[in-house]
Amino acid sequence: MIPDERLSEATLVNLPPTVARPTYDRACTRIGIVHLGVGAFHRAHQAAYLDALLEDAPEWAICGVSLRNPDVRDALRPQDGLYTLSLMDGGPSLRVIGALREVLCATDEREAVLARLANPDVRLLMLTVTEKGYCLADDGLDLAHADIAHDLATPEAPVSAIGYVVAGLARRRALGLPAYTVLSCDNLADNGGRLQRATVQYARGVDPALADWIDTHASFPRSMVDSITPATDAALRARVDTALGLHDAWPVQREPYTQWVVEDRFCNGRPPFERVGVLLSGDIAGHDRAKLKLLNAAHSSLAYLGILMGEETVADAMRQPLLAGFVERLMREAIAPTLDAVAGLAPDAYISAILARFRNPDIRHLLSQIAWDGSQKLPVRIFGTLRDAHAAGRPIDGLCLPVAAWLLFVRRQARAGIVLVDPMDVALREIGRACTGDAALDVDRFLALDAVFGSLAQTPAVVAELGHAYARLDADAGIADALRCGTEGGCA
Ligand code: CS2
Repeated sequence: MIPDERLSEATLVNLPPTVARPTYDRACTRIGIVHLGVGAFHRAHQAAYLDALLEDAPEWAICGVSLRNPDVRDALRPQDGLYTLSLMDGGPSLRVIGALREVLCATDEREAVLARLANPDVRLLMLTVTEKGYCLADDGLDLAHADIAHDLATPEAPVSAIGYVVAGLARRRALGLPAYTVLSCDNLADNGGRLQRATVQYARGVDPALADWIDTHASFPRSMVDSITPATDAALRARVDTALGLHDAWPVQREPYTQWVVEDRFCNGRPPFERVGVLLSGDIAGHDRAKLKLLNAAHSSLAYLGILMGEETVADAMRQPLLAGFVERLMREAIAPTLDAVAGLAPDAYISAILARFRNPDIRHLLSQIAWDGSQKLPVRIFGTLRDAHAAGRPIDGLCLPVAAWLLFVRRQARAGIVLVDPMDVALREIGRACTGDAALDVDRFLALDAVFGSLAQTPAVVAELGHAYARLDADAGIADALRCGTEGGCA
């Protein structure tokens, strides 16, 4: 039963002692950060780090902004921005997070968002807008993207993330205020570098002098973020309401493990991150690549192969010995050898830790959630490794298997008339519907999507191996057979 009373500043005192809550006076905090993309990952990860800092550094509270959907704003505003974070490991531990002092939705509060970005207290703009939210093409900004075209025509009334980054900086420049640091917290290799190049490219289309000012005054550190965060489900909502004795309209959950590595390049001051376990580093490139290429690639592999095998969650998929064995070999034998050495990171131990996290039975992480946005995720998670492995003359059969599983997944969803959660849904489903089951022809149809596959489509060995993998997976009882081949030096 849903409790009558809502979690809020006024009801915080009614929380049972088992639920942790802010140890600082929220009224004494100031908003120093604007965060674009106030979804579950931000609230479970970065906001939790900042919550732990606010007692010592009250000037770094957050204004969370949804760029499109008012749901988070509508759920959290009546709660004064408070929500519950549940850490899942052998029984949940609950903590009410107070770092979000303001929650806005850009679609109907654009002026409030822009005014906040131009507030002198704000010195950091962070983003978790997912891969697709950056509107990137291979070589920079996707100028053909409808949102970018819209924003270039009306830069003072943006809709895209980059449009907001630049509109805020334009106001600050006009007001004679210093720029803010722009910190991408999404799963993209060189996230800061790519965002910087795209931002300056976009700004040049608005006003070349503004682009030069941004290039000189703003900074775009890279970061690596890690914590497995399953979407909020009914079980979590019920558990939280019962434990709180109050209704929380949008709790979030994550595994206890969390990591945040950030390049220490802040143009306008920064939170004392080191006090709460954020690793500040001169160069994080090795860390972000290792995480994307190992953890995220393994996740996507489990998602597409696991769904084809009828599994529902990551932990379920890891209980399939063939699949778990395949994913372990994929990481250890096919991916790890392609990674550059990273100081302080031992690949073998890192892989073992990832596998243990995937096995956590207390986390119900749906494979269908990870399967979202394959057209955006696979290029950054697997295609780079595939190119490197091929160039180094290493086996590519294991790496092609999850890619082929994605193609088959798309084909099956399309045939069943199920909409894909993917910005390329329409094009993908059209291809999926046209597929006939002839592996070589089907794979060619997908490879024609230049924005996704790029040069891979011109690499005959990859094209051929994708065809084999697709045919093996599509054959009756073929998945088990294909998984056995895995990365152990090829299949018959
Ligand atoms: C996952 C990631 O949904 C996905 O695609 O692979 O969100 C993953 O859980 C995080 O990157 C872990 O840090």
